[in-house]
Amino acid sequence: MVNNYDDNSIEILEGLEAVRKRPGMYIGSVDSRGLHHCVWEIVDNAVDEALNGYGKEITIQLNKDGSCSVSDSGRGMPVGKHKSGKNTLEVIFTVLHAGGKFSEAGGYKTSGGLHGVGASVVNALSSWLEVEVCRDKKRYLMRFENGGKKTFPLQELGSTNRTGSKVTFLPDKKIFSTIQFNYATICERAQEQAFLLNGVKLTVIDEKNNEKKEFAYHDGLRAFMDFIHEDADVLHDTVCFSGSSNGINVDIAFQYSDSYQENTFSYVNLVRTKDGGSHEVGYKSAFTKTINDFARSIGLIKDKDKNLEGADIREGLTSIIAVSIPESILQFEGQTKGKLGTPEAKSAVEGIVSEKLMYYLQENKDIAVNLIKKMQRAAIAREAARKAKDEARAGRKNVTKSKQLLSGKLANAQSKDYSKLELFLVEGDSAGGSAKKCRDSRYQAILPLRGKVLNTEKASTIDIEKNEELNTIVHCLGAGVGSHFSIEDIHYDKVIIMTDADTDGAHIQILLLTFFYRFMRELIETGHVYLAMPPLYRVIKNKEMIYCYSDEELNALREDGVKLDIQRYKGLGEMDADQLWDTTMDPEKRTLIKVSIEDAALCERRISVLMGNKADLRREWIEKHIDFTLEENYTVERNG
Ligand code: TTJ
Repeated sequence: MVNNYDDNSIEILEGLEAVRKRPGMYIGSVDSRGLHHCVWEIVDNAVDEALNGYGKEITIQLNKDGSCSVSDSGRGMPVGKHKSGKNTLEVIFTVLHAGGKFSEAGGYKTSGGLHGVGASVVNALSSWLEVEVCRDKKRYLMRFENGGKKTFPLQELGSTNRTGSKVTFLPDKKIFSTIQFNYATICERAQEQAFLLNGVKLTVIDEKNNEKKEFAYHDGLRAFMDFIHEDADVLHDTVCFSGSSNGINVDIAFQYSDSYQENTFSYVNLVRTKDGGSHEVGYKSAFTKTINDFARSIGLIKDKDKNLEGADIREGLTSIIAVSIPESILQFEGQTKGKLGTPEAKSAVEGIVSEKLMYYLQENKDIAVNLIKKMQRAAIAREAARKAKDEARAGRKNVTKSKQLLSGKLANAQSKDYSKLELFLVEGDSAGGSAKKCRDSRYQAILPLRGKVLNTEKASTIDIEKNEELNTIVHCLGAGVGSHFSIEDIHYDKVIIMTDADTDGAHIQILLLTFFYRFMRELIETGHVYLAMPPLYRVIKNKEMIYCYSDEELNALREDGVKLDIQRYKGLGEMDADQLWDTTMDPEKRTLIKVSIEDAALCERRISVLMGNKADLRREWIEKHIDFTLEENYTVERNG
């Protein structure tokens, strides 16, 4: 503890205490996500220094004692006296929002959204934090404990020839629900940053497991595109261009694949803008106009013909748009601040894309002609789909037929209170039958699925729209699909995918998640999608029946050497209705895995790897599926 607080330090501690009282206000949440926010918060500072041109190496290290260190090779944070009379380092780590005050004039901060809350927030939420600075041939150290209380004045530790800053912190387990850093999560994010930071090397080290990964790129957006399209069948080499206008730097990469999806990843000052904004608007409008202008100039669109529409032009297109914008004109919009407002970004991107895309098309005429013909096919297919839909709507008969099909399969719940309802999507009619028998029919609805679900990653829009299984799901959920999806209309609070605990079951999960991801992303984003977790084993030990949901649980039972009678469940069908209820469906006892989307780029690639053509990659993934999902992409909700 520090003795003799002066007025100033009382104010500071009150500030940091406010962070500890309501950590969610500063880092979003106190779960694994919030924990990792703290890492990015510190890393952002190191990245700023590299962006300003000082130091090209950043290291994130997970230490054996559970703490995390972030170091850079920049100039070293200032250690002199601040105008308040305190040491500047102390100010940076104890005064809320001090971050902006030491960023460079004319530079831009990487922060957006929840980032940029400052190193003091991380300090407030740590059981201890140490800062080491090397500059002016000296090494300096400062240490805080117990939520940001300084333990001793700045110390000089001797001499050095290097320069740089290093922050090590141990998150406070009184604040966070977990203080376990995830190496894979940190690697993924470090790699994404490295793609956007040409020439800066990010190293991630896991001291506990002796692992290390380095990420450094010189043509980052191209490498990023290769990563996203690792398993896609692409139609041409990635096209990259850059430019700058009115102080806004723009970097673009795009590539078409044989998929029917359109994917845009946009970033502003290294932060992903998941809801797009002015830069994306500028990109899309310039892309559409340039393609139409070019197609007309070479006679692929005749004078009297209509222009191609944006959606048809972008079918199968993946784009990465990275802009950097001076802080003075930076504006974010929307609830989660995921949307760029800055109007200047639209014209900057528009100008650069119009000019450079036209050059590319003129210089690569063969590719351009192929792509435009593909866009024209997309336009024809969409027009045909629209006609078919209109006809179906006009002929009432079809509608009744689909309603009949639906009512035969779905066992609906009785309650009309949507906030309590659950829809189980069940693999196979036999498990579906058991589920119908044992369910709590007030709140649980059962929809059995027959056979494989359509792979929406590889199917055309028309085939997807015709697919009976998917139509039934859309109909049951009642909230529309694609651009017409509206989460407010959803008929169930939880959509629970219940499949066998085997490879086929995992595959069905992925096919359904792919469909939801592409056509009802909000359903996942708002946390409505779950995976049921049926047991893998039924064990009888000392005449007591125990269900095991993982091999670890089974091994734990084996530890005391008592003889076990083990039955391996190969599928849901091997359980009778009562067992299915007890183990998998009873809200009081079951375990559900909540599906969340942490990182769209990664999700994107996982889906294209999984749903793409290469069966071996898919098999490999599915075999690792359970571990993988629990660790990286899903959080577990365990009841009972
Ligand atoms: C500010 O202007 C004078 C020279 O140093 C500039 C600066 O603050 N540089 C800086 C900060 N480099 N690295 C940091 C930094 C690194 C980590 C890992 C964590 C934090 C909070 C800051």
